[in-house]
Amino acid sequence: MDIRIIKFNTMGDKRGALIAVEENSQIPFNIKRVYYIFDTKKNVIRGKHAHRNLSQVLVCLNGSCRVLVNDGFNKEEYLLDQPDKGLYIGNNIWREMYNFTDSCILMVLASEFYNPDDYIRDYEQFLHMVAQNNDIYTTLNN
Ligand code: T46
Repeated sequence: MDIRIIKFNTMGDKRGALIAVEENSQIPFNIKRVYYIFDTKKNVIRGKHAHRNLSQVLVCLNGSCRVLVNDGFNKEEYLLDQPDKGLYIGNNIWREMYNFTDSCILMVLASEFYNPDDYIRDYEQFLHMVAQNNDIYTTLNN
């Protein structure tokens, strides 16, 4: 699965902590967009979609939330609870974010500008697409 945790270097001194991230360095793509999610209500599940052509890094700046990632074959769950922990999610991965604490601020660094057409919001369509991609991959490699 095209998922990994990226640990950022914290530069601290007696005044406190600072983390800096740069595109094509700690973040493995050109950063075209930054957005952040906060004030998410109790028991809400956000996301529930995949992207055709978008990589992102999710960082919980405050509080915590959980992220379920699913490539159509395997599912993994991650807890984001530290500002030095980024979750990289490649394209064609279904994601759901939940268990947001009241104080959660989830920052997302994205490789593309906002494009509603890039979203796959129907789970059955997502499963169909990854199965098709897998068939093409198998054919090309046999
Ligand atoms: C993702 C997860 C982690 C914009 O106008 N511009 C933007 O850049 C974004 C991200 C959203 N919007 C609008 C579209 C909706 O009217 O903001 C509203 C909420 O967006 P959405 O329901 O897609 O939010 P989430 O939290 O379900 O998903 C978001 C991202 O959309 C998505 O790319 O991977 O966070």
